[in-house]
Amino acid sequence: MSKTTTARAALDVAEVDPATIGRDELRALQLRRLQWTVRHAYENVPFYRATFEAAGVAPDDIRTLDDVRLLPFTTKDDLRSTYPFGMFAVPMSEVRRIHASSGTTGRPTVVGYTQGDLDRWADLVGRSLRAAGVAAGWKVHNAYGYGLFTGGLGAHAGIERIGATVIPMSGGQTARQVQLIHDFEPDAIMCTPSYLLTIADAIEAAGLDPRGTSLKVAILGAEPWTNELRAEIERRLGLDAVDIYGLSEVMGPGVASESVVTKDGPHVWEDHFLPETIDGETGEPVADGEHGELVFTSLTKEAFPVIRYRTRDLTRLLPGRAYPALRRIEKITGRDDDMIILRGVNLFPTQIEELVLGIETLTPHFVLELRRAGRLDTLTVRIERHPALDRDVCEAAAKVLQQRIKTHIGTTVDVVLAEPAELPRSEGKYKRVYDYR
Ligand code: DLL
Repeated sequence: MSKTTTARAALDVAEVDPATIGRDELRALQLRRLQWTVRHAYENVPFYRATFEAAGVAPDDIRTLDDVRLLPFTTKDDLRSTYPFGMFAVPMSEVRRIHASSGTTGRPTVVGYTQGDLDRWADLVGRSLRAAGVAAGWKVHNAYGYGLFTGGLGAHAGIERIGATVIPMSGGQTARQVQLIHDFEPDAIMCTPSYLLTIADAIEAAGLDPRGTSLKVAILGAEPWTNELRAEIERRLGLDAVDIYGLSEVMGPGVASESVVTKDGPHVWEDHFLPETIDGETGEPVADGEHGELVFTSLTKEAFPVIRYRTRDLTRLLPGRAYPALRRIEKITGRDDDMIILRGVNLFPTQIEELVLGIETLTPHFVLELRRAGRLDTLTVRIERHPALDRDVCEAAAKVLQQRIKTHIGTTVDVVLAEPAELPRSEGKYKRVYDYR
């Protein structure tokens, strides 16, 4: 009988306290879990075995955390190429749930969860909710979409896990959302930041005061949003707004989440996900504190381990604060594919959002339209005028915005006023950019 020479450690899933764990203890835990994950992926997913072999790396080569850099990256295209279930690392009989990304073009990416994965996901969303100040006994209105999208069901399980009461409203039916918020008096709401603006408008349209609801905290994510939008949402609704980050390929909501005390960017739940930042062009690692593309390796996932998954999300890693051993990510600037290159100048929709919200006489309702005029690309910011202000005041505000974009971003755009309620309203992830080129 042959014996394996290396001891094969089982997945160690003991819960740790993210607030008190020390950095060394965390790193030791990460290494054990990384070694387990790499072996698990290598032995059970033909795709990973092939890419590891092509890179000349074997599970036994992972001796330190930095050795993660020996492993090849995984991209969304890789996940698509094994559609639908080729990346699953356990037999289908052990898969309790499947989710899929919306996939605006081409095949969706499909992800799977074992019972253990679902348990840990609920724990991590629960942890995220506690970081947001949500407590057992609270009522939480969940307006993330239910279904294949991970937002609704992911948030749902975490709310139940901490002993709070979930109101499983899902997205859309905005008038009904307003009614239930009024009648059920939830303490917290979970939805996209853009959808919360839609809800705030609808509360007002119903003749109610958005600051007068029972809501104390909003846990917002699934799309980029700025600290300026946070301030606007907190002012309009009279609550604390915190950021929750995640992506279906890595788990769903709750990969990283923000503390309501420090509101300084989501802490990565590093005992379950190893973050790196890289230069998106060269693939070389960038130092903590430097801007780059966020990359994740899962540390405890059974059905769908991901190895150095390139998120395309741009941010930087910062030292932990509310959870000192865990690094934070700065609020995401955007995805690299959201970047607009306008006559040689790179810009992100979040940069425009920051400038829009810095002008009180503008509304936060705007879209970006790209066109080609001859050989030149043009960008129009179409923004709803303020319903309560004179047209002259709004025109002047539009001019100020155009000037600030020129000064701060360095490019000339058109700013065109739209009528109140003319632009599409968000019901989930907001489509901000329309490319007519
Ligand atoms: O959006 C998971 C989620 C649901 C996160 C609910 C938070 C709340 P996907 O549909 O796979 O999963 O989209 C993931 O959305 O790569 C980012 O580009 C973006 N994203 C998610 N959260 C944030 C955030 C869910 N807090 C993609 N800030 C990610 C900025 C975010 N962007």
